[in-house]
Amino acid sequence: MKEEYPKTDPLVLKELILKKYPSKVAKKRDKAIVVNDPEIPKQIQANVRTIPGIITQRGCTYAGCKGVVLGPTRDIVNITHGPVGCGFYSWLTRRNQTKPEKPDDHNFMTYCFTTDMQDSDIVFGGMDKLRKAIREAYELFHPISIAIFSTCPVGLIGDDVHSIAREMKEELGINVFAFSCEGYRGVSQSAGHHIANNGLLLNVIGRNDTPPAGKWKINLLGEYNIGGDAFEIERLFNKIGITLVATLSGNSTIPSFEHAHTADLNLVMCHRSINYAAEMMEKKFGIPWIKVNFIGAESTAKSLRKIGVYFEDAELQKRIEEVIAEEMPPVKNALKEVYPRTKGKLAMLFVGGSRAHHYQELFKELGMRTIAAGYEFAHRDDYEGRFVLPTIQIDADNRNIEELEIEPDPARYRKRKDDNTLDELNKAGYEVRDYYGMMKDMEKGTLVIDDISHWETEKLIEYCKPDVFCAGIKEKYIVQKMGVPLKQLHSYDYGGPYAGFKGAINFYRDIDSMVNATVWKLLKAPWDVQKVEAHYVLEPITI
Ligand code: CFM
Repeated sequence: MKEEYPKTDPLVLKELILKKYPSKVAKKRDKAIVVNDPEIPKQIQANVRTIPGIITQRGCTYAGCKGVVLGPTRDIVNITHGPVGCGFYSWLTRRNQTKPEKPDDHNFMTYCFTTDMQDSDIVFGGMDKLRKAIREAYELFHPISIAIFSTCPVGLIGDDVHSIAREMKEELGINVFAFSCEGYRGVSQSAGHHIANNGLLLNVIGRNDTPPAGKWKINLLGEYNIGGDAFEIERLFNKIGITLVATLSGNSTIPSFEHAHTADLNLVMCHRSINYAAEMMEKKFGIPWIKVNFIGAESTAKSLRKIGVYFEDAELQKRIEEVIAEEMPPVKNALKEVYPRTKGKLAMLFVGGSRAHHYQELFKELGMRTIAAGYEFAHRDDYEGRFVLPTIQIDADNRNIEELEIEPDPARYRKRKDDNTLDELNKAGYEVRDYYGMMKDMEKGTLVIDDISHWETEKLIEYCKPDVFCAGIKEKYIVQKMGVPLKQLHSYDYGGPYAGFKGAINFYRDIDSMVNATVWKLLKAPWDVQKVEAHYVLEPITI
């Protein structure tokens, strides 16, 4: 069936955005705003410093390390060495969920641990305060592990967090390790992911060689249990009979990381935040990785099938098909109900480093079109595909982040599958050790924007009037004041889970109610009088 949709002129819009900037800024932003062509993804500028003065969506390196990667692990005490604000604003509260197995199991995720550095600590050094904080945390909670996270002043004054970690490890007899993840260390939270991945490989993964029972053993990398997503994915694995050795790091524990190297396959969900661990685990232990996406019912089914093919096991494949056949009918029913109301609506997604891509699948299922999307801090490979990796230029900011030299671990390395089989699977579209990126999945003529600024966001909305805009809490109220509902995709507002089959149903319903609520059109912000009318000037396209 051919349907016609309105379409903006992306080039006119781009010009409109750039002409407001001083010429130097316009030149730089020009490279980060690309009109998409899925056949030949164009080069996009990514993972470079935000221009000072521009209002960015980005967070800091500390946030990527402490908040994102290590934060969702419930039985580790994560201490923020720094001013209290850094700890307070990275307090996870309700965003990441976790489920201790027994009522008295450790769960420190609801706590916020910080050294609360004061002026005198900045002047005289904060190492003694850090030592005391670690001892105090140990006495109060007796955790099996403590991690220290450096904030900006720690790097500026030179507190040696790693020596303190070694000293405390010795003194307390538990695993204590530290991260040099000062906020300024990279251009965004992306640097913090890399630092966290390195730390996990060096200090945690591989410490326990006892494998869990099970025939098909996997790790799920890059799933952080936002709004309970991991629970839905775990439900599916359990139902099929797949053993989840460890998740990095949604609903996780330190002991699960310690034997993660006993799994036979790594599934990579968020490529941006965890590809380093996937690659290092393959080099060190011989575990290959494949890209998956459990956002969207169709992509969930596809990802499960990828696991079945990888294990080359008819019993597993049969089980996967049975589960898909059981799970799909309620999804289709829910979709049938909302589709007539969501079909043809327009979405924009500007989120993090993988969700702006993953969630397009759910919108596709709803018959909605993504007319503009971008990441806050992803790299070119997340946009254009990993084949561009050899051409990415290393700059001073990248060089600042340690690249670990990984060798096969002589006692633990076991090659799970030969390279030919893996190459064949990759060629057949299984994304083995590969990620094709977001641009290939987006329509021709859509806009792809890296590290979108506040100004650019406003222009996009004025010009295209999307039916829903997906971003985070910082953008939410500004967008809504412009009369467009904003769906948070970092925390899901009060909704979710959105992963897997049940999650898809939740998403369909939430989006249906958002894009069809008339209340947004009644909003009149003070600046509304000066508003440019939305106009669709390009040829309608047929799909
Ligand atoms: Fe990966 Fe994430 Fe994301 Fe991310 Fe994030 Fe996040 Fe995100 Mo917020 S690891 S890149 S650094 S999927 S915290 S759980 S939602 S920006 S798109």
